[in-house]
Amino acid sequence: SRDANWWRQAAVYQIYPRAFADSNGDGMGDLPGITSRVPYLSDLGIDAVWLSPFYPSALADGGYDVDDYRDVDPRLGTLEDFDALVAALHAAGIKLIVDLVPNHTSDRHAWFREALASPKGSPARDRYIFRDGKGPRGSEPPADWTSVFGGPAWEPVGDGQWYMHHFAVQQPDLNWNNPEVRADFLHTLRFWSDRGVDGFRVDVAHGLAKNLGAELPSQAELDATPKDGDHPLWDRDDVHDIYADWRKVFDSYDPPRTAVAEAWVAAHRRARYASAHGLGQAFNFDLLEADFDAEQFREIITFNLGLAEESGSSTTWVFSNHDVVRHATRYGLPPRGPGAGGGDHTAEKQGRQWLLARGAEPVLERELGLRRARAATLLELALPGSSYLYQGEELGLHEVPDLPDEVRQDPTFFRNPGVDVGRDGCRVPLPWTREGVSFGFGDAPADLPQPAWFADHAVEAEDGDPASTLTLYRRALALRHELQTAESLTWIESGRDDVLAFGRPGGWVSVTNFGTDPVDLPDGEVLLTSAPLEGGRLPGATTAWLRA
Ligand code: TEU
Repeated sequence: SRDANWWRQAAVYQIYPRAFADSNGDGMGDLPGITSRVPYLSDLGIDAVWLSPFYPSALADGGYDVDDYRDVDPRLGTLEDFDALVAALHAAGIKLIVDLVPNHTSDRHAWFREALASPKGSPARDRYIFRDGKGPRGSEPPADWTSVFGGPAWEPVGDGQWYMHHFAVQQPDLNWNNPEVRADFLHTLRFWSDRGVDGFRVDVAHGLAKNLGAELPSQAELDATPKDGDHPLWDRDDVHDIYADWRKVFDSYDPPRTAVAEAWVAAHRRARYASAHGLGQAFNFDLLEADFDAEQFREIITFNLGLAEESGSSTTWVFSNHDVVRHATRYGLPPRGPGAGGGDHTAEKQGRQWLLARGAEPVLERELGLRRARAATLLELALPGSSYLYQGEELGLHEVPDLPDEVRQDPTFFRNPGVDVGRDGCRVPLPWTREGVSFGFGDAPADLPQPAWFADHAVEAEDGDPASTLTLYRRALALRHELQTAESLTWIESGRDDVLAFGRPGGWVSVTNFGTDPVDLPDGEVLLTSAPLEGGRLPGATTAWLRA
């Protein structure tokens, strides 16, 4: 079949549609806005776009609360606008991956409205997870579970019954033991595949399957249950039966539709999500949780290339997305000190702590952070596997830490007052021009206000500047197309703990200096560097590509 392996080493660019480009001046990005920027995407040199949810939604969770899986939010356009976007991307040789949210619907979905209007025990309620409350007239929750976003995971509906939600109150979890739920998602997969979509990003892929008897466990019992495939709520082995059914749909198209799992599971549980009998690829968030540190990078790269081999898939690399503090910012924070390395003490969590202080403490080393981010990206783009890039990182954007509370939208802020300021700081609309009411995003102010410093990062400001981050991304992506061959990597002994060097088949070499002192480069023609060389030597926080 045609081009069936396009995804294995693709550079995929994530678009958060409401924050990309606003074509009709309502302050919200939309599909025609994206279509108008296809030339930009084409110049950037990406292989595919991953489009975050654009479906009808009350935006209780940035669109991850879906009212209707087979339509477009009227504020973002129409199905015709969607078809026009697909056509424009395909004409430019760019694939399109859409976001699928199967763990939960929104509370405005027709199914949930029907469930609320139907009695206890009805087929409509069986599409979700309803239980009787405890205590007199069911006034107490059926269990003491907490949701991922904070606060209780059970919500009463007024007749003694409660429904379960892992995320926001407006996101009731679906019952995946219900055959109608299963059939409807197969319908949705075909609906978008028939419209020319090339693949799917599967939200919370380790959710969906649940095993809940009449007696619900307590939160303490849940916490004590190992996540080894038989946990009642997360990463159950039987979730892969669902994906085996989806695979049949994917493989009925030519080329087969692809999927990438968003599954926040332990590394050793990841390979099954990447199985060719299931979704086929899975996000690896290890670099996103690591420091700018040679030893951590080397371990993570070696481990994940091994996992990829085990699953027969290719691995994925991610530094930033719409859920996390941008990596230029993470790398500008001071070293984490003792306890660093994982669990609840990841670099990403440190970034969230910094956000809580509204970016006041500790003082962000902006330039160092960006310099390291550029070095990390150049390293990333030389690795075998797919790279998932988040809109704005190609402009060297930092997180926006100081949004006023009144404009914040993310439910994790509202559910966790004083504990989390949410994820809005990486969702501020992109700057396209140096001036204008929203820096060229549209003709109206953006709904999340852009800071003055966005002017220096506008596409217009960076376009044509040989030193800009945009130029670096464009050159790197173009070279990657020329150089990318087999999915293998050979470490090159650098003689230093703070320098990582590796070669790819065909003589492509990448060297990163994670330290501070300049180091000698191996022999070869220098193709690209993330910062200027100093007297022919590679300075600290810099990556160079060479042809050996
Ligand atoms: O995220 C899943 C998830 O569990 C986390 O990334 C979560 O958003 C984060 O820990 C909260 O601080 C996916 C989407 O990427 C996210 O945007 C949605 O909010 C979430 O699912 C629910 O659909």
